Amino acid sequence: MSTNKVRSIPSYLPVGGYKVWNHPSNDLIIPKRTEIKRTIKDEPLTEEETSISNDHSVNLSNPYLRSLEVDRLPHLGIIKEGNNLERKFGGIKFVCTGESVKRMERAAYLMKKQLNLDGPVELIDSDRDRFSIYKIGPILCVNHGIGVPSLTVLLNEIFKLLAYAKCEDVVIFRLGTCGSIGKPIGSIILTNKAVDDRQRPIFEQVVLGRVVALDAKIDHELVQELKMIGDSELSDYNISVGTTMATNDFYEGQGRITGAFCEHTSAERNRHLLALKKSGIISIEMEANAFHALCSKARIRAATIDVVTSDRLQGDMINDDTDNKCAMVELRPAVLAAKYIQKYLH
Ligand code: R2B
Ligand code: URA
Repeated sequence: MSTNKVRSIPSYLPVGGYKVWNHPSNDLIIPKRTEIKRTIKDEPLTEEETSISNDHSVNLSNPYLRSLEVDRLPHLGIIKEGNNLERKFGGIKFVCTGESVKRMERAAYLMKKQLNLDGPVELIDSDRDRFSIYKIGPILCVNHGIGVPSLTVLLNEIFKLLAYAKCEDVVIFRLGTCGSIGKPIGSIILTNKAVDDRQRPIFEQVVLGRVVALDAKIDHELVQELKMIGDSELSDYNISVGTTMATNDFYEGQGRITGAFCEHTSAERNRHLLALKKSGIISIEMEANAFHALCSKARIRAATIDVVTSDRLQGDMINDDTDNKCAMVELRPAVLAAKYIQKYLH
């Protein structure tokens, strides 16, 4: 395959709706422009190609899906055949996601109680045990596991599910946990800027050997609305709005000195955390940048609502409190999301 020489052009090149990182080593792997065209569309998709979405629905920008009569969502253990998903999931308006199955199950029961919803919490029957979906009224609660790779697999399949079910005006919440820089355990963090571990407000991934970047766009209106609801109805939750940093690791990647490996000193850890604080970061977790980048690409309103399970200025552990404070506050993000949902349920 012949290659382009691309050294003189800027670092990020716009290609097919993405920005592509023009790393010198990409000289070896970036195919010629005509060849790129055959795999990634340079032009916005035509109306016909995007007929699966409108202004209110999920934006699936993949023309190859249009012709599929049967599609498998393998990690959800769900198959789309004809309009079966529309019948089952057509009324879904809210998706709540968070790391663990148990917390998402508890969130579903909390929604049922707090919103007075009829019918049982339904565990969507699946032969897979990757992700567990609980359905209650117009709400899905589903775990996303730990970290960006697990989250992006889940989001791809949830977006397809919502699109196939013709759901409109869906709002998705990450009801997560995080470490804070100076906020006590139990505080709520609403993300108004999501950065990666190099403090860039983007989500990068490698596609066809190229590094591509998506902006981690935030829905500021949604953040403000959640903050107002929280401050007026949950004043003991100590809600802060600020920058969340997502890392690719919980231990060394977040500067901990408690992992199996540690190549830095405790003093370096402390200096690093204070430097992060100085640049405006108030929380550290493992998904925010990808969550906001992919949800905005799918044109779904999204908010990160995290509860603090460790204040990193106090230590590295998350379960070292004697009165099990973390377990008691873990559902706070779900309580706040339910207050928001309440406003929009008819
Ligand atoms: C918060 O907690 C998890 C790590 O324990 C990770 O998924 C995150 O973002
Ligand atoms: N989740 C993280 O990723 N880090 C923390 O410190 C706590 C929860």
